[in-house]
Amino acid sequence: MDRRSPSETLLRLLGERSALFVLTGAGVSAESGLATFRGPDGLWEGRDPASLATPEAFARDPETVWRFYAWRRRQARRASPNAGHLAIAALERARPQTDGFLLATQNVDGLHERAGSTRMVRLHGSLWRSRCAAEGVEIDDDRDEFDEFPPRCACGGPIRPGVVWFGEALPEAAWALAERGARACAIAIVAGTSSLVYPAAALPDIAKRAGAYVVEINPEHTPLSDWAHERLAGPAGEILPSLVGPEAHR
Ligand code: BV8
Repeated sequence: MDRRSPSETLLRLLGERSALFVLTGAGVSAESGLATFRGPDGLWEGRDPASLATPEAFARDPETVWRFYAWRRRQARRASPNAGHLAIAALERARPQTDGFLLATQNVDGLHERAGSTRMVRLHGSLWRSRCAAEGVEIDDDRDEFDEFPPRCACGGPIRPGVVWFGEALPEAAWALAERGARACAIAIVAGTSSLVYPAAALPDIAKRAGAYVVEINPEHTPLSDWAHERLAGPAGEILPSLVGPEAHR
């Protein structure tokens, strides 16, 4: 049954401040004005982002791929964290105990960090990192203008965006932390994701099998909707603040 406001069960569990695991996707940044991957506004210049987020696309046409990520950097720089991002950071602050909170995000836009989230893992990397494709060395990088495509490392190798593309393995440490957080939590909140991309989409199942109460926050139905314990149908920026108790605002 689709609800708009949290159930008594969920509010009780949240009030107990038991261990909370949060998984987010592009939908959490939608109210900050950033296009989602698969939503109606999800195309970039008529191109399906998923066709650009691959090593093959980068090898074939590094200029187009870099122009796509430069455009995303410009979009993300202009965006601000919304009430959903801020609510997730408040939920973290209300759980100072070790292992009391973990955010695993599929997003690469940096808005969770700008909202104050600290106990988090970036499953798919970051727009604000780049990597030498030859040496693997990662650097902080916020450039959205380039003299050449692809930009070159001092070693001569091509520099690529520091994100995880389709067909690439997730960072081992990030995945291990996320899996541990999903197994250890009492509540798993899954917000703003179509639950289509693996292995991230497996995390709610890992949490549920470990006994967690799974809550989905999404205006649309997803493969998760029918077996989450609770589905809050609406925008994350409106629903997440209703999960933050008075204690978190101290
Ligand atoms: C891997 C980073 C194995 C880049 C992304 C065939 C070949 C190869 C692999 C596969 C294959 N078939 C399947 C796979 C696995 C593949 C996969 O899952 N594919 C899917 C599409 C079937 N996964 C992978 O390739 C992963 N790697 O499997 O490696 C391996 C192992 C060992 C060694 C080598 C290889 C890597 C996946 C990561 C890909 N990178 N992004 C970039 O960002 O540019 S994925 C991309 O999709 C984004 O990260 C995005 O976050 C992610 C998931 O999408 P969502 O976040 O859910 O966004 P979406 O638009 O889909 O949905 C938005 C949702 O928000 C909607 O439901 C909407 O209703 C909702 N919404 C809208 N507004 C709001 C809202 N919700 C709340 N509030 C609102 N206001």
